[in-house]
Amino acid sequence: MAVITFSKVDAYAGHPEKKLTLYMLMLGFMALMLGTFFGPLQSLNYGGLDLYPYLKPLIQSYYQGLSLHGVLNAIVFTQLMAQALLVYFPARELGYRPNMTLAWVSWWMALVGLLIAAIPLLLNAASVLYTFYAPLKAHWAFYVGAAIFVLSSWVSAYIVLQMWLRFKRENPGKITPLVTYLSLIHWLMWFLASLGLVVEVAFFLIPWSFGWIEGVDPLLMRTLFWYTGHPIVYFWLLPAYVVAYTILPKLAGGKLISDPLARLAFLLFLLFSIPVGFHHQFADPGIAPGWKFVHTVLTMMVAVPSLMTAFTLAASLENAGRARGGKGLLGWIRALPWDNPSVLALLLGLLAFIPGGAGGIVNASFTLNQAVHNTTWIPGHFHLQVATLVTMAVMGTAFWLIPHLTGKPLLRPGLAWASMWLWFIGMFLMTFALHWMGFLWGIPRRAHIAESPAAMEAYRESAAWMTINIVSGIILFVAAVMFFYVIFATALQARRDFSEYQEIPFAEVISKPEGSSLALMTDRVGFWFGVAVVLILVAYGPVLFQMFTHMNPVPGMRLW
Ligand code: HEM
Ligand SMILES: [Cu+2]
Repeated sequence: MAVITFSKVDAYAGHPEKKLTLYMLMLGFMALMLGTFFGPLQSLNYGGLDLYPYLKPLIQSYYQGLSLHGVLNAIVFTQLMAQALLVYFPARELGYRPNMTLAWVSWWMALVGLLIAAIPLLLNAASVLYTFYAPLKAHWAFYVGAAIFVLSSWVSAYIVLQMWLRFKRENPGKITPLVTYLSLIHWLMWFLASLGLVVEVAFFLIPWSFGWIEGVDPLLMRTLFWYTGHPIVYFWLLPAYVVAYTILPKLAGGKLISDPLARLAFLLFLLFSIPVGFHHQFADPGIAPGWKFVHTVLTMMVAVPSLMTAFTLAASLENAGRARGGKGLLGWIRALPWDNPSVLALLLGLLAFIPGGAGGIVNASFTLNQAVHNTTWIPGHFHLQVATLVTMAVMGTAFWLIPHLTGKPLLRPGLAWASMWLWFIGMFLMTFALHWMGFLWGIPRRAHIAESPAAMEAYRESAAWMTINIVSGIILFVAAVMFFYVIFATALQARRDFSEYQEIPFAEVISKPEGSSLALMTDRVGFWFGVAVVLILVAYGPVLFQMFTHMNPVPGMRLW
């Protein structure tokens, strides 16, 4: 018979890595859906509206919900996205099949780790927030599950390293292709960065939660945590940057302006994203101000690659806008394909990154941090970064990637488009209110204020901002429902049509790497990895040595 039908088997024939990518992506979106469910409730809380009594007995407290929100969104969703995108893209760029045995190992580790950690979270036995600072003590299954989940990312890192080494072996003297280079740097950075968390969990929190050791030292735990805790945000951000550098220019109708500059930006992230964690510990005792100052300066260094990115991307987008006929100083902006939901998501996300970055520089400015530390300013800041740019970049990518992986066309593109506008508007309003509530009234983050009449009385003057929180919570709820409807309806439909969606829309570049001494220099990956290690040893070595040799373990407590 001459009828062409595509069965599930055909869909992945020749590309088993497509299936793996789809699994990672969809598991990530499921985590995001459950985690995001609590977001609007938290916004209502910061507007004085308390809906938590209605969640009982399923959810016991605001803090249980907040733990789920932070862990599922900021740890689970983000890592699965990196594992989906930054293994698949380099594989397709190189035309290699990733080591599928290891790829499935990474999937099962992620799934099993997630399920193990989910049980205590859902049973209110790990309501310690996603930072799990000691001496707050969670159920052992939370730490064990989290460890298995995070170690799954090492397997992904190794798969990409393997593909890169194969490329180098088969192409001596050739420069690493761009997407592969950016992905490799991302994974190498993450491997170095995750060591703090791995040491904290494997050598302290797990033995402690099993009762093999009596106590742990809170300062050392926080220091190890933030050794990973800062670069983890670059672990979230770089997949979005890979999409913005290597795919967005094409979707927008233009080319990437400079390949070597993209490489340089990523190299700077490898060097400077780790030795900066004390900017999360400006308010901690037991760390000398001199060291805090060193980390302040290094933190300013890590802003440089994002500023570079702003210029390279803006120039690439201008190139696209002019190619599409945009004239004059700003006409190129109007000429961009704003009607394409994938492009829209990234453009809006990048726009939010401007105030987001500015706030970050405030946070990092040592003494200025005192004005905003542990207030709602901080969630205001990072929702612009991770909940707007990073999340929207992945959402926008999913609009073409799910069709590409499955052959199932995007359902309701209009709804997808509208959901991105609403998500952006909601986040913009919410972060605006949270910034000012924190800065002007010192309203604390991580607080169930709606439940406390005393708090509501104390913060009465911020009523206008609180109203904005309520409005933003409702808008974001609607945006989330629309978005998840589009994603799951697209993935679950029976229709397949492979006539489109064959290629990944990798952008062409104007300034190429061949013949660029900058690109050649950045390609000495082993050398730069060594430099990154040295910088870490200098910035962390003496302080960690002191802390390890003067530990003050304290017993754990469960206050919920
Ligand atoms: C509908 C969308 C969302 C809304 C309305 C929302 C709202 C909020 C609010 C109001 C807070 C502060 C809670 C507090 O300090 O007590 C918060 C915290 C947080 N949110 Fe979201 N959020 C949303 C989506 C996201 C996404 C997509 C991510 C990450 C990918 C994210 C990551 C976080 C993290 C890491 C925290 C900090 C948790 C903690 O302090 O332990 N949120 N969110
Ligand atoms: Cu940081």
